[in-house]
Amino acid sequence: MLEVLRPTQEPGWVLTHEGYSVLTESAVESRFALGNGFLGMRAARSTGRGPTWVSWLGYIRWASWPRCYVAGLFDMPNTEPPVPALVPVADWSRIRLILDGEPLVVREGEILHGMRRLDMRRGVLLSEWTHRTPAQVTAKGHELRLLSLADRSVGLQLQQIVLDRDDIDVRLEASFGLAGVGMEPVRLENDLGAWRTEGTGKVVAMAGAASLHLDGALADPERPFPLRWIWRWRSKAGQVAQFARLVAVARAERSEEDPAPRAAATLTRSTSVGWRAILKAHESAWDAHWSDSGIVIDGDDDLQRALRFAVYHLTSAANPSDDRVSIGARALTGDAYFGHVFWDTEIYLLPFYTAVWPEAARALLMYRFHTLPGARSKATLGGWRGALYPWESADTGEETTPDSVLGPDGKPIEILTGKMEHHISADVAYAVWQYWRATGDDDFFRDAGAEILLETARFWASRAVAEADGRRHIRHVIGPDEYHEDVDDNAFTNVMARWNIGCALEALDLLRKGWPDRAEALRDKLALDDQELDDWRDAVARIVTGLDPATGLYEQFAGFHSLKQLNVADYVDHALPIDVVIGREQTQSSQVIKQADVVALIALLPQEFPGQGAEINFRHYEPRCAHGSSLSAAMHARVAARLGASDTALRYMRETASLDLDLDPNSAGGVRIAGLGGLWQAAILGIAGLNLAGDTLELDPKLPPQWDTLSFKVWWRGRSVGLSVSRPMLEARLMAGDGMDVTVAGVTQHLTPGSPLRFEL
Ligand code: IFM
Repeated sequence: MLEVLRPTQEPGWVLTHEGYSVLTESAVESRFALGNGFLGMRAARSTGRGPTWVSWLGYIRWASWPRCYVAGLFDMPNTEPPVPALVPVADWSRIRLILDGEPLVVREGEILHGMRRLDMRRGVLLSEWTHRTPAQVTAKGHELRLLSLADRSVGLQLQQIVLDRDDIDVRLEASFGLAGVGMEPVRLENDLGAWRTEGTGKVVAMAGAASLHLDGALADPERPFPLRWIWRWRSKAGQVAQFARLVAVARAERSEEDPAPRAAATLTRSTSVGWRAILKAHESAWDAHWSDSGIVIDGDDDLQRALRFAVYHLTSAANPSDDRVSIGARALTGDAYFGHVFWDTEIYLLPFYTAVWPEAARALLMYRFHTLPGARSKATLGGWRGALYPWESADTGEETTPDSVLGPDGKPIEILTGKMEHHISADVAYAVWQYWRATGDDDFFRDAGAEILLETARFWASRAVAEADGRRHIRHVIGPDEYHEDVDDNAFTNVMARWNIGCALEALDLLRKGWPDRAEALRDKLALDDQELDDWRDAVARIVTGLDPATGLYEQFAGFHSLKQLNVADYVDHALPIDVVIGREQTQSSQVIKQADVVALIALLPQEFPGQGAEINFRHYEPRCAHGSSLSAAMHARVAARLGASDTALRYMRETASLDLDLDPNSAGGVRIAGLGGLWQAAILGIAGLNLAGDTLELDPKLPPQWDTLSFKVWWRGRSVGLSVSRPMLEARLMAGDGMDVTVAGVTQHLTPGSPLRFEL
């Protein structure tokens, strides 16, 4: 077993954390979390955990937050105000080691060595520890944990334990941590448990098998309770105890369905092939993913590591086989934002999946297709037409943003994003269009994507109201800059809305040409008549954009330019976010921006910034941004990279990388997956200048002088293309599929199998 407990030796693939501190433990658990899009598991220590909470700085704080999640398992817990939240399932990794009657716990005795490693290459969490007990017994452990990428319902834990003494009375208990599971048990058997969420009636079943070998001989466990195994033996110094546990998980959407037989069958299958085969299949699945999504940077080890970390979590977050779930703001790595799905998915994550894992992108977009009814209801409720996607979404597609949160003084603070942050509808449409352009997945476009485009366009046409000035206005919104609430004509929202309507008109034309029957059927289904289409054209022509043609500058929203100027740079060294330092009122009356807003628009719709427009707007808005959201720096990096400002781009990339790699306390609630998706975008859409929505595969690299090469692969309309950017050339190689055109910095050449192309830069 020991050989599989050793990390990948090749440099740059393993993240290491030595020691244990109550201040950073929870952030480490997020950072090293495991996931496969169906299951998630925080990297809490499994053995000798002891109490998981501490009293710290006058508050009761959780030091460790051992949590396992199942995607889509939402319930209505006892929160105020009540909103659906992802509920944790039993932590199946718990081990207790009791030596001569004394449990080994972290706070007693001495930890001589305690290291956790995230082996990103293999997708495994490795731990080693050496603990000297108060009785001077030294125990050494090596552990491996994984959530299989080859079979998403399977988890594996291996642990090897060695003591340095003879004649210790050893008791090893392996159990499923049931405390804190907010579900009612419906079935508890020796190797199987099933629990039902109290409100939504979903059921999750978990089946487990555990074994222990002592010096190679299988030992029999006692089974006093369901899902608990106990072994007792008298130690010999140096004797190797090898523990292995397999778990299989199944979810059912309705309480009438019983997922237990599925979990049990998966477990039987897994135990019959054995843990070595499970591990091998998992490692092969990771190999295949790294082959498609790996990025190699020569000349920047830090960002190389950060991009691997980003790709590791992005790969861990998605499940192409389940199109009823999407990725929450912290993926399956923590509880922050209750597992809710935001625009983060479509704008910050989808480009990665579209370019390197189109099957996952499709499933994520189908989630939005399946939740169209919720989006239609939200639009109707607001008095509009079409589909208004919820700002925060869980499993049903209903709006799940809480109406308020309790402030530090115990008073409720109203949350307006659920009522006003409407740009999400255009963001979903944007991701649909980009996916279809990049993949050529006509089935998706015809059967699902076009309907999303039309329904979101219909929403915007009803939302943009013609006024006495002859223009159409979108009032009472919140743009990406959430510091300013209830604003009129937010440039990001309005220009994206206009784009959305124009795109839907184009989609309908394409549908009529390519699939006239479907076009007719859809028009009938949606009762879309010519008069309404004329209204859409009118909206495209008359929506206010906030662009001053004389200066090329967009006004972020009506009245932004007249707000008080504030030197945001004066606040950068503050430990607290600027809106906390200066207060809500002053924030709202100042030109201080929470996150990329007009800057995000430059990234998404560069064609709306002709001439020097992108530069002018970036230079204007960048100094006004306080980066109060983890989404912000990456978007600035992407835009700076397109502008050729590589120092600025690299600075923002490093800032994004440090969010989860440097154990910022906010990581405790889970990794900031949108920031990680943004980091990938900064490298591939920013520095390499990949355009996913063009007529050909387009690139326009601007390699920073510090980097020697940037190599990666993308999928483009069924072909896999390897790309390597160096100075002064770009090389493109067809890895799979038929010949195709590639355009680099405006020059198009035809790429054929076996004949790489070289473009001078
Ligand atoms: O979607 C974001 C939002 O833009 C800023 N606050 C956090 C949300 C979830 O990541």
